[in-house]
Parts: sequence; C-alpha cells; structure tokens
Amino acid sequence: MKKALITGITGQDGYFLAKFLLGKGYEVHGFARRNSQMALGTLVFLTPDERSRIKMHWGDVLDHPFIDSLVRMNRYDEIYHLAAQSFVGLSFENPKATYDINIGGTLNFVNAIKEYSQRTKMYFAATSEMYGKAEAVPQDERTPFHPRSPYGVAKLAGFWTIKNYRESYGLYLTNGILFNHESEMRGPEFVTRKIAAGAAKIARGSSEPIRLGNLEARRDWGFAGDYVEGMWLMLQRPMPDDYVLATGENYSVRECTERAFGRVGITIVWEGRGADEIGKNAANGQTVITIDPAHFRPAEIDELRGDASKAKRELGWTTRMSFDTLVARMVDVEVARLKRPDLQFTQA
Ligand code: NAP
Ligand code: F7E
Repeated sequence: MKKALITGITGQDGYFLAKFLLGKGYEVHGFARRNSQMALGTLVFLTPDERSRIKMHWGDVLDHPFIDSLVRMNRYDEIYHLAAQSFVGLSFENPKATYDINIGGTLNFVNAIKEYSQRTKMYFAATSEMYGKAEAVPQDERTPFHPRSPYGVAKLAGFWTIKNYRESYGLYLTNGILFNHESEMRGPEFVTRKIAAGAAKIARGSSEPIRLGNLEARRDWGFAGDYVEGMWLMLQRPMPDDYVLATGENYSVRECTERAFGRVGITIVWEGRGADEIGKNAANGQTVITIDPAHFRPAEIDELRGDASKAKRELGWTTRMSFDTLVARMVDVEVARLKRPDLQFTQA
C-alpha cells in the first residue's frame, strides 16, 4: 500500500485529494495546524469512515525539526505539499507571514526529503499567480513569470526551490502550475464562493448586497475535484516535470456574478460606473451588488487563461466540469446549506 502525506489537508484541495487517494487505496496521512477547537476544516465533510482512515499529524510547516522527524519516520512514497497562506488579498497585508509559510514551509519539506527520504516524490502547489502581468495569453509552461502580489512572489520562490533541488540533488520534485479551481469547499473569502453564498442568501430574502471589488478581472476557473487528479498523475510519471492545469477558458467576475444570480432566477441590471456601480435585481429593483474599494488589490492581474496541452498530452489529464456547471453546483450547495445548518462550515 502506498503511503502519502497531504499538507494543508484541512483546505479545499486537501479535502478532494484525501478522498481521491483514499479511493485509490493509499494510506493517507494529513498534516494540519492545531487550533484551539481542534477544527478539522473541510475534513468534517468526509464520511466518518474516510476520516477514520486518515492519520493526522498536528504541526506547522515552519517547524522543521517536526517535519524532519515525520519524513524520517514515515519515508512517504508521495508528499503533496498544499499548505500555504493562499489568499492573495491577505498577502498584501501579511507579506512576511506569506513568505515564511509559502517559501520557508516548502524549503523545510524539500530539505527533509533530501536528508532523510530521497525516494519520496513531492508535488508542490505552484500557481497561475506566478504569471501575474503576463506577457502572453494563454499561459503555458514556457510563459515568463511576472508575479503581482507577495503571494505570487513567494510561490515563485517555491517553484524555483523545487526546480533547484530537482536539478541539484536528483530528487523527484514536481511543480503543478494550477489555475483557479473552485468548489463548495472553497474558503468563504474567495470570490466564487462569496458570490455563490451571497446569491443564495439574497434568493432566500436577504437584503444585504454582496460587496465586491474588481468586476472585470478574468480568471480561468475549473473544478477542484478535477485538479487533484492532475496532481496525482504528475507523480506517476517516470521523471519529474512541471505542468500547467487549466480549462483554457476564462470569465470575468461580472460574468460569474450574472451566472450565479441566474441560477437562483435573478437577472442583474448594472447601473453607474467605477466605485459607484451597482447591480440590481431586474424584477424588483433591489440592490444586490455594490462595489467596495477595500476589495481592490494594490496590483491586480487583469487576465489569466491557461494552456494545459502538455498535461493533456503527457498525463492524459483533462477538466470535466464546465464553468456553468461549476457555478450552478456552488450556488446549489449554498442554497442547501441555508436550509440545513449541519452543512455549514462549522466544526462538529
Ligand atoms: P486553502 O483552502 O487555503 O488551504 C490551505 C491549507 O494550508 C489549509 O489547510 C491551511 O490550514 C494550511 N496552512 C496554512 N498555513 C499553514 C501552516 N503554517 N502550517 C500548516 N498548515 C498551514 O487552499 P487550497 O485552495 O486548498 O489550495 C491548496 C494549495 O494550492 C495552496 O498552496 C494554494 O496556494 C495552491 N493553489 C491553489 C489554487 C486554487 O485555485 N485553489 C490555485 C493554484 C495554487 P488552516 O486551515 O489552519 O489555515
Ligand atoms: O480573486 C477579484 C480579485 O480571491 C479572484 C487562490 O486560490 O487562485 C486564487 O487567487 C479575482 C481577483 O482568487 C472580489 O481581485 C473582485 O482578480 O477569488 P480570488 P485569486 O486571487 O485569483 C490562485 C490561482 C491562487 O493560487 C490563490 O491561492 O476576483 N475580486 N471582487 C475579488 N476577489 C475576492 N477575493 N473578493 C472580492 O470581493
């Protein structure tokens, strides 16, 4: 039985990857930060049987002696290093913590592999945010990087750390350059989940508009469940390499908003411009969207769209869920969560 460690297992991707690897018969170990409530994050949505099959290790990615001993004791077949400060907006306010966790945490794992378990294969969660002010659309593995946030800069340092350790020490280390992938397990501050949750509440009678930032930013949004399979496929190749995972299509935040409200039967009409723009329910004139400058970033990425041809060719990977289906799924889950408090993101 193969043994895998997932760092960041309590996040969105951790949930889908844990489910996927358990389904493949892996012995799954999870690495997560202890908190005072022992909250398991997204893992509460696994079945009790799935949860009982995961061996948890409570620690911080900054704790290198702990990581050393974990890797030395377990000599994992595969490590999926997902743990990160992953919110781009926050990285402008907390750049130091973002650098420490996203660069330092990655360094701790590759050093532990180099010292104690050289046959362990590791996946690193790199990101389309490294392209930033991109020179070309679509972006692939050869597109130059120009990150636009402390998060993007830190992930780029992680990306080069993986490449450098691979070239220097012959380790099996892989970069997955993943474009945005979403689901009902997304953190509530990310824009797709925020829109889906807001639309569901308004459809149920809330008068609280959703306060958004830049409506024109375009992202290549896929379904997280499809992307974790790509992570696994990357570690099944004879040689380590770097791969883009993306849908090849992009949509604006405005288009995402219109589709989410469409799902609950609300057509939006837009009025005004810039920070004064509002979105209204065409049927009754209720304001459902306002613009909040607090959600604009000091430096924005206008457009990301990925070209995953290499992953399709070499891994046989492809996305299965369309953007419309993804938005509909996220909105439907939020509607269900309002009816069933036990489906909320609260810890049992
Ligand atoms: P997420 O939901 O924010 O999950 C991040 C996980 O990292 C959480 O479990 C978090 O635990 C953990 N973590 C943060 N700091 C830690 C620390 N110091 N020690 C231990 N654990 C720590 O992110 P995601 O969407 O699943 O993404 C997974 C990875 O892929 C991240 O590295 C992200 O940067 C990267 N990525 C994501 C996307 C995307 O669109 N989702 C695209 C490209 C790359 P807490 O709950 O305790 O904070
Ligand atoms: O923003 C705009 C915002 O925070 C998407 C992370 O998983 O994907 C994610 O990063 C866009 C941006 O995700 C609001 O300015 C408008 O242009 O949902 P987001 P992100 O920044 O793309 C990448 C690939 C990762 O690697 C990251 O870890 O939406 N936007 N209004 C807003 N964004 C937020 N959060 N909130 C708003 O109100």
